[in-house]
Amino acid sequence: MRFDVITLFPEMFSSIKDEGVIARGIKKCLLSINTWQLRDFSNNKHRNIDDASYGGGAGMVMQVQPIRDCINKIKQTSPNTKVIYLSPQGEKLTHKLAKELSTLDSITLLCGRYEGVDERVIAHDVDMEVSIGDYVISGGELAAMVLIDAISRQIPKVLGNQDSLNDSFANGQLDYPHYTRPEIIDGQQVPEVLLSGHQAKIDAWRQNQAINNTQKKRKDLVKK
Ligand code: 4HQ
Repeated sequence: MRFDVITLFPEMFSSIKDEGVIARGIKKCLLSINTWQLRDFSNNKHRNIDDASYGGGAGMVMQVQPIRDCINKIKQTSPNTKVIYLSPQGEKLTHKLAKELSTLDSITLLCGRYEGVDERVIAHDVDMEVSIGDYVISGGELAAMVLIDAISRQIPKVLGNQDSLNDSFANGQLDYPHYTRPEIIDGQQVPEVLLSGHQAKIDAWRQNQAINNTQKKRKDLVKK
């Protein structure tokens, strides 16, 4: 998967590029993340990419020209890239959506700041809007990183020996509880069955816990 990210803050992406699952995916050549500084596509000496909002009001709007030029530049080397704008107006990110997007070869993520982008970008240049949830954050960068992470862990071989098949939501339910050494701490015992060595019993217990967890914590996930 190739990710291209259009942003005013490319340095923010070093956090996911340099450490963890995504860094390993990059090292294994399963992923690449190219960041594009939108100011490099400004057509004025001040490197401005925004202007006041038609109709008035506080807050600036990101202009069409730099964004369009940047997308066209990316399409020179990735003509079929899917252009996604991160926005509260988008389709809500779920496990299902992340999995669908993980089958693509190339995704371009447009990160908005201020009041967002000129609507004509959304109409003409963007293929899809995605939201990471019903709340407002200060820029699209954190949302883009959430999306990159959720997609990347669904790409075969990005996760090493651990896999994403048992992740919460992968089976439409929450995860089961996890325990590690010591067996007892401050009087709190690890459930007996996990020490039994009886794998079929352990699997059944975990499956049961996952169902109960989902019923108790996320009734909305339980199918009627
Ligand atoms: N924003 N899911 C406004 C979000 C957001 C979200 C990103 C705030 C874009 C301009 N993005 N900017 N929620 O709140 O993706």
